[in-house]
Amino acid sequence: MNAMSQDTEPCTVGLIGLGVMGRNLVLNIADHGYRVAVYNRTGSVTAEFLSQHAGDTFPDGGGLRGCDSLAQFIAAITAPRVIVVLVKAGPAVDAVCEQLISAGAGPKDIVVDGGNSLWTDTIRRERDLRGKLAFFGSGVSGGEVGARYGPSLMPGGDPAAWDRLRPIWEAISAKVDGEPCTTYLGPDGAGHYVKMVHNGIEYADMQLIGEAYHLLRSVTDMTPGQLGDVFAAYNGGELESYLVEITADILRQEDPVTGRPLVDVILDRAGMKGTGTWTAVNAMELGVPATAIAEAVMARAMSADKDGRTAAANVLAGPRTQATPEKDALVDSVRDALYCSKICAYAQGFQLMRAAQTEYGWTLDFGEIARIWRGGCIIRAVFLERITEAYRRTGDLANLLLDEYFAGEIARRQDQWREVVSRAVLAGVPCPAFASALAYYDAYRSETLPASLLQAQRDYFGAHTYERVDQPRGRFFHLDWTASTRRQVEV
Ligand code: 2AM
Repeated sequence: MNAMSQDTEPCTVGLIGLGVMGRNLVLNIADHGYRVAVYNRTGSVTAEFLSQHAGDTFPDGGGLRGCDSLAQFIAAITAPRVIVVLVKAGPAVDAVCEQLISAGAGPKDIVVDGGNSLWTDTIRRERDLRGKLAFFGSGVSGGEVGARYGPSLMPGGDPAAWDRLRPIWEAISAKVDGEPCTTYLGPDGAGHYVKMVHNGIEYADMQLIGEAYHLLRSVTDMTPGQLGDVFAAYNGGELESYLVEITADILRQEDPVTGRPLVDVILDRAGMKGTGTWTAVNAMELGVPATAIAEAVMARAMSADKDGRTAAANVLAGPRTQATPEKDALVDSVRDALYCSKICAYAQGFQLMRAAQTEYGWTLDFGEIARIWRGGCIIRAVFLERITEAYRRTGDLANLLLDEYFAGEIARRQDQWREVVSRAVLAGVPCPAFASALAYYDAYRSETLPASLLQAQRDYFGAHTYERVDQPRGRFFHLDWTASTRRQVEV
């Protein structure tokens, strides 16, 4: 018997990669009556994990079996196998797939990549591994607690593979109103794509909350603890969400070392792992104005230049001090601005997925996507129910902003939103995501934009041509700007 094994009974599932997410997902799977074979590149991690859980009991015959080689791992799982891989996104996924093939995994074995892989890598892997492994991609969201007790799972790939994965994924996912927070999203990279957009929206959500905090902190005398109470109150209304809830908790937290508010001792340099950037880059590639998401990525980049900002703070002038606003009214207005901006950020994320399904040949169900984000994941919120309802009302909704509920919510709150953005601008407090969301809203509701002037400029210096408002689309004209008599020609 293998020194690592708890026992040698055959397993129904295998999992590779015992990082934080992997360890928690294994326990979650075992909790649902599955015997899980586990393997980690560094064997000591597997041994430590098994010793930590040696005394655990799992219901319905669930259990763990440690393996110290991939050959042993393959032998431990009943074929056709379901193998979940949770290793670092990138080349590690390719390496593990090749090693699995060498160790005896076959074309009927489903290999589920649960990492934050770039969806184009998932498309490539599924194509290149066909006939060798049934490669399948699934987004997993929810952090370590989600992975342990119920994540939101975003699967995409071969429908036949999904049929076999489905009972496991439905069992271990979060449940909202008894419904599992997972649904088949589409072929090849659709699952990882939707997970990427989820993360892009998460970036925007977090940035918007940060801006709300920053403005209130900057123009009122409220302490972080008092602002924690403000966010707790926000969480009692339409903003109710995991991120607002943890914000309230964070703002009330003291630093155990100094006793100061923890938020004041944490260095204001944001980290990122790439999914927000991928979302913004993809939005640019597809020509979708996902401005709040892009601003959130840029804001993290700006924050990272702490030294540059510290130097500039002594050089660059800001506005003269503004009068302190009426606190309670501002707290209410910021809530409204946050809600309106959030609606725009989500509208942008869904617009992006709408463009992506055309570009990549998927059929995404946006109501279902909002539904599976209601539980388990980081952006979980009551608000997502409104999105599901909007898409159930109008399946081919062109933009969430056009839904009657969202249009009405913004109409009711827009004066406060504008006031908040104005106040931030006047006070010199940066609010890039609030402001860009508002600009998005104003641009989207503008029948006329200055792109007519821009097209004229392009035609002027580069003969790039223009269409005319009085001619059918698709007819292009050029004005001979250099001629003494400027004439228009159709090209
Ligand atoms: P490790 O413990 O051997 O480093 C998260 O980093 C998980 O991904 C860890 O379980 C880590 O294994 C695993 N991982 C990272 N790179 C890997 C690779 N090239 N092959 C296998 N596992 C890898």
